[in-house]
Amino acid sequence: MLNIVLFGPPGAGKGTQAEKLIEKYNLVHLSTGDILRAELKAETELGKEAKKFMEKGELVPDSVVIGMIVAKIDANPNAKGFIFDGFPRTTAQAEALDEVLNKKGTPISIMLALFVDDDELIKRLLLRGKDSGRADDQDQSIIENRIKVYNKDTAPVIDFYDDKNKYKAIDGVGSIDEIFFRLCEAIDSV
Ligand code: B4P
Repeated sequence: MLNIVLFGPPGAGKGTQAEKLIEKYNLVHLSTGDILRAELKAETELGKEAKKFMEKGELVPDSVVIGMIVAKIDANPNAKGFIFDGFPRTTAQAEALDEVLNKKGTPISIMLALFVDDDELIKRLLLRGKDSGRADDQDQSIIENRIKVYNKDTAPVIDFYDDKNKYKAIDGVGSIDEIFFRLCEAIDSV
């Protein structure tokens, strides 16, 4: 089983690359951002709770996100593997994911971290904000807060996987195909 954590700051290209990787490796794509946006749209209780955090560029509480992802893993018992996109975003989330996957005997194979400088991230997200309808992409101060939250709460997750020799840094600047090639090279060497 191939279980990949696709990691990086907002706008690093996680969602974009995950779409290509699931096709090539026949994996199930679990994006916490996508799942939360679907809950928001359906106006569920979970969605209403998450909205308060997402619209400010803050992280949704671990208890909400962890329960959500565990339910999605359990809902796909025949998966050949998963791409975790935007999850884990805190060390507590990484620990919870490890526990669940270890119980199933299918641990994370590799954590691929995309690196992109802040100016490029802001440029990409503002561009997406023009036609995506995502409120969190339309306001530069919200984008900057997301990057700040990434550096403070999410970047430490790298150490969690580095300690397990599962961390691989990937240059996230270049064409979408160039970056895809770099990711595939790293996966194929696992
Ligand atoms: P996400 O949906 O994960 O938001 P994101 O990080 O901005 O998306 P992504 O990283 O996939 O975008 P991509 O780079 O592909 O989360 C949104 C919010 O949900 C969070 O702020 C948080 O509140 C909440 N949340 C989600 N998960 C959570 C968790 N685990 N815990 C707590 N809260 C959580 O794309 C960006 C743009 O760049 C696109 O327009 C794309 O076309 C462009 N792009 C991609 N690759 C490019 C390239 N090579 N060159 C130029 N442009 C490129």
